[in-house]
Amino acid sequence: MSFMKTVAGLALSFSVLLAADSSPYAESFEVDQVIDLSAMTPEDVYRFDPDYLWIEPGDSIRFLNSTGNHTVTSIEGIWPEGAEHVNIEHKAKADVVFEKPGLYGFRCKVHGRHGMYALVVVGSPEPNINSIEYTKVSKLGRRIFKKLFEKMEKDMAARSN
Ligand SMILES: [Cu+2]
Repeated sequence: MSFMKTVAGLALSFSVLLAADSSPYAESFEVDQVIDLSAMTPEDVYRFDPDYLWIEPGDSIRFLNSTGNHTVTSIEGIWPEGAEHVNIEHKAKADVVFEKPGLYGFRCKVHGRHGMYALVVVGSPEPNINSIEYTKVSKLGRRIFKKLFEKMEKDMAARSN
């Protein structure tokens, strides 16, 4: 009887381990928000650093705010359906875990007009790559996203090899 209990207990803890399967492999990334007056182009003065990342579901990003006052704000038209929106305002440090695959667009509410945008791919761009909308993105923002999507396409090609 007690042996059976032990076996059942082992089986239970094993299944708990399996359920938590993805977390031991989850990675944590860092994106800083900076004002860099030595930047060579105006768009690089106010920026997310890096402004592009490809991560996997379950991974997290620690958003830092090392110089200036910034926000990390999700862009509605570049966001997977059902994924929780992000709105971090003027915080030195904030962690966000990304569970749903897809493309995540970010802007800084303070410096969006200076081109402070970022793109994060979680697992695959597929879920929302065909439903991207730029309704709330400025002309400069669209130009920046064009560059960010080019990085994503290069990454995609590299990953399919
Ligand atoms: Cu900013």
